Amino acid sequence: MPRLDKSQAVFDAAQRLIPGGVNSPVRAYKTVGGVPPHIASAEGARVTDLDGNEYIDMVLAYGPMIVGHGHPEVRAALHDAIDRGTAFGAPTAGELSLARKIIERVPGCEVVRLVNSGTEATMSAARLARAATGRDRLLKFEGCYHGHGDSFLVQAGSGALTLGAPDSPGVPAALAELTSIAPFNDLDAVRALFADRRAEFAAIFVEPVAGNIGCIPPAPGFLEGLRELCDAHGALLVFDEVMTGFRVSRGGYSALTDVRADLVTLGKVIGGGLPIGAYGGRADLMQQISPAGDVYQAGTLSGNPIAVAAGEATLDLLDRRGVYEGLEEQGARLQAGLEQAAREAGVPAVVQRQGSMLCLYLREAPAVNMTDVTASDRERWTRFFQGMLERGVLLPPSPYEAWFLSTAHDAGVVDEVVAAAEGALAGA
Ligand code: KE4
Repeated sequence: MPRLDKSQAVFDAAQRLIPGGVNSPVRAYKTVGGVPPHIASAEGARVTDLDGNEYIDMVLAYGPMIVGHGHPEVRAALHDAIDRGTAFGAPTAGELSLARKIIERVPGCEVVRLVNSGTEATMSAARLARAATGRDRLLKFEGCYHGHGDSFLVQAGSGALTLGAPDSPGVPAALAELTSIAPFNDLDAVRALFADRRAEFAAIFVEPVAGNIGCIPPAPGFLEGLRELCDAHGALLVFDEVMTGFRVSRGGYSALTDVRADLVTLGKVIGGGLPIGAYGGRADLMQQISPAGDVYQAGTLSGNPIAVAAGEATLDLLDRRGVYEGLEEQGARLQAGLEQAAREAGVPAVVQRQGSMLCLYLREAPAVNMTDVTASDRERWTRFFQGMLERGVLLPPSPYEAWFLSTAHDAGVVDEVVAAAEGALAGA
């Protein structure tokens, strides 16, 4: 295992000053054990920790770093913006420019509001859906994660699931009761919930690709069925594309399906590594948001010019010819390599992928919902994780998190990841 003395020292000291020594739970390595490498610097597809260990980074800040760490054009945009000031509490031209770029790319997004995180985006979209419909009930799917807003910490995925708290203490029972749950990809379960409470639902929130229980694409007809149910019963359909937005295609999953959501939430990539979120959709809905309408939502640093500069530079880079084709090519290369490595190691594994986000499940059959994912062999997965770490590949420290590729993950980098997996799977 890499020497982590300096990471250990900082982690130990941080325990007393920061809950669990981290500012987001999944980073604490609680379920995989050991000391989380504390990152000192990053470049392209690689990060370096405080002790000088270098890793190929498959976390990419859980999605934002799609053009790799420290891209020169993102850096230049940041330096230019910083030299002109960092926050004004006043509107800027850059916010209009980024809004235009988002609206131009995401089908069905006519108006958009920038916020500071994906959590703020989904919280605001929920408030808007409740206001617009006059209803209180939300429907989400087991294992989908929509940030840590109270209404969404019910059977949540990502870190909440990883740490065994999919239903967090502190969420008022009366509020949690207003969130109905169904298994992902289970239209019958959704129909049954609507049959019982048809007039109560304000919205269905869905990750079009469930990226917080690994990487589970929608079953054929699933999203179409949700659209039909929402239309039949007066509920709104919200695509949570915080992770898939601008990741799985230039227009997110919304551009890969004919299903149009009423609202879409975004984040990660549009900030290029800086804090950001956004929600948008039908103009008749979004124009109900203050000050155009009465639904209040605000933020001191919303539309921050530094985050906007990094986001615009990132979206511009993603517009270069062949970028998404390259991400798809390397994603397919990695998937094929991992599947071959598992076969050669005699380890039951299935790799599920959507573009440049993917997940390796240590199970025989494809995973279609959270039950499938939580049935996987977690101890074996932990040994695999540690094996990859030893071989210089940094995976997300949870079997429920998606892996990500960037434009800096070329064929040589992908082949290094596959070579590491050959050894890590054999030893898992
Ligand atoms: P943030 O508040 O973390 O910016 O976004 C919340 C969120 C909303 N919707 C989806 C689909 C998301 O994936 C997320 C956040 N993703 C996790 C990773 N699975 C963030 C990582 C973390 O919690 O540290």
